[in-house]
Amino acid sequence: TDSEHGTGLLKEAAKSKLKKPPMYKVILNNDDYTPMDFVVTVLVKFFSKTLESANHIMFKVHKDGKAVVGTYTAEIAETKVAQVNQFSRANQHPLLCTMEQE
Ligand code: TYC
Repeated sequence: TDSEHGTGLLKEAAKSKLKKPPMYKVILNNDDYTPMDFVVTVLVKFFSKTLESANHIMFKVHKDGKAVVGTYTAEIAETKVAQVNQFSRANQHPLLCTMEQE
């Protein structure tokens, strides 16, 4: 609350515990080669999307060039990015997953 940490009544160490962690957007990038059904599979498998939501997001990436597929703390975002890129390469697709701080 403002009385606790907004106006400097607590030490910095106490404030840091209450502060929200930095959040990261995980982004799927378009390319000309990855099959649409593979992208949908990635969204279901790694981001817990429904088939309908996954299709919607896939088409948004296809049209706009990229889309945010989820927002996570650093460690979770890094893990998602690594898992998706590893899975894509293992299946010989160029699909690229990236992250950026909000
Ligand atoms: N553009 C791809 C195609 O036409 C489909 C695609 C969608 C690829 C989203 C990547 O992140 C992506 N087959």
